[in-house]
Amino acid sequence: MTSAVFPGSFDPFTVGHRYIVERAAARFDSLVVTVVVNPNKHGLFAVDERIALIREECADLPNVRVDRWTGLLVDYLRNENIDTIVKGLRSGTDFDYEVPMAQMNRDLTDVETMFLLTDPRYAHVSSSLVKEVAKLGGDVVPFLSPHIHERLQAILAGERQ
Ligand code: COD
Repeated sequence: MTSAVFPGSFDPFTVGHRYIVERAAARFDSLVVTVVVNPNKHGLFAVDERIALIREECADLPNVRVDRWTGLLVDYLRNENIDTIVKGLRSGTDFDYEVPMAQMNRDLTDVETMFLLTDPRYAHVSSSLVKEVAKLGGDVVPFLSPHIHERLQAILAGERQ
């Protein structure tokens, strides 16, 4: 059985993330979308909510599950007995950021990283840009599912009060 982990912050999960999940889920028997928690970084969405939203977004993909992890990613893969990480690539900037991590992860535990190219429609979509545009009142409907968009607007409205 082939398995892979798609790790990220997913703060929030975007249409670009969903595209990579679909592509990876079609190629592995089992895919774990793992929300990696950085204890030094406070996200906009609480980690529990990110997990609940991703579960909802991926409910139609029976071989996808959602999990969380704090710490070294390769330790998570070792615990789960999985040897492949999936990452999405939008541009050369992503590539330059990801290559040292992939090499380090392979040195640490012989884990392989598989890069999947995003669709050009999503090449400019990132969680951080979506949050910035939304905070400034721009329309981010195309980049999020309707429910995540609704939650984003509610969180931002709460912050403004
Ligand atoms: N299209 C396609 N792919 C996309 C898109 C898009 N529009 N947007 C994002 N992605 C991809 C990213 O390239 C990435 O592969 C993934 O989706 C997740 O993206 P983010 O932004 O939600 O998450 P990141 O990039 O902040 O996550 C970084 C990790 C948490 C995975 C990384 O820091 C990590 O592995 N941390 C664990 C600690 C560790 O082991 N550190 C040592 C590493 S060597």
